[in-house]
Amino acid sequence: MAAPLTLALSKGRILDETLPLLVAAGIRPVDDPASRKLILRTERDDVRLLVIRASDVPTFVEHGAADLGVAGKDVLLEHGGAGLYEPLDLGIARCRLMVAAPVGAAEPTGRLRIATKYVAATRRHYAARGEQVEIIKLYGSMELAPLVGLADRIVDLVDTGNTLRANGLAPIEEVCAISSRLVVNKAAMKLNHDRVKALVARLTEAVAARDAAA
Ligand code: PRT
Ligand code: MG
Repeated sequence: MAAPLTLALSKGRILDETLPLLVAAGIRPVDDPASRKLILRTERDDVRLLVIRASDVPTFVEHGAADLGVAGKDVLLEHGGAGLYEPLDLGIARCRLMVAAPVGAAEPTGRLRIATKYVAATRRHYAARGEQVEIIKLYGSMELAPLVGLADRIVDLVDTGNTLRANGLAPIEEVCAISSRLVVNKAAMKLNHDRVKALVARLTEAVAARDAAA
């Protein structure tokens, strides 16, 4: 038998929200998705799932360690998308990438300092407006940066806004809307054309059926 088609996704909201679409597309895990297993077999011998860190999904797919993957647009923007097709917006794990600042803060003078994990998206956002900013790369807890004088503003994902509010911050503007996308390794699209195309088609139908029922 040919090597199984491998789809990479991350634990948490992406796995939770992708599973119903996979099941609708005829791909049901036989291994418990809540287990610590990193490779989940499915009811189809020819399809398996990898459960990895969200930010590692584009890397696995780019290098062909997975044929397909599910990743947030935020992660794809930072990765750059080399070697990947992005054939389908799954419309899951939605949120917004936003600029936020301390409530009631005075307008900063001089060059804005922005703390973020999303360096590429932030650079593009300000470059598009011709604004020179200093970007300070952080790996988490961005909300802290303006509170301790590390930065004037942050760029982070916002869903309910509770995290910002809890830290005395408020959104100022949207950088972009975020949802998770199906990505496909470019070589796999050529080599496994029929199997990959069939899977993309079934997932596209599952998304359309879900949206029609909403
Ligand atoms: O945690 P890990 O390092 O493994 O990776 P990850 O944080 O990228 O994974 P995960 O599972 O937390 O997020 C996966 C994807 O979900 C992200 O890449 C986004 O595309 C998407 N997503 C949707 C979100 C959110 N909503 C979200 N609210 N990712 C993160 N958040 C965080 C946000 O960073 C902030 O800390 O939730 C907080 C804000 O939420 P509210 O509701 O308080 O506004
Ligand atoms: Mg997380």
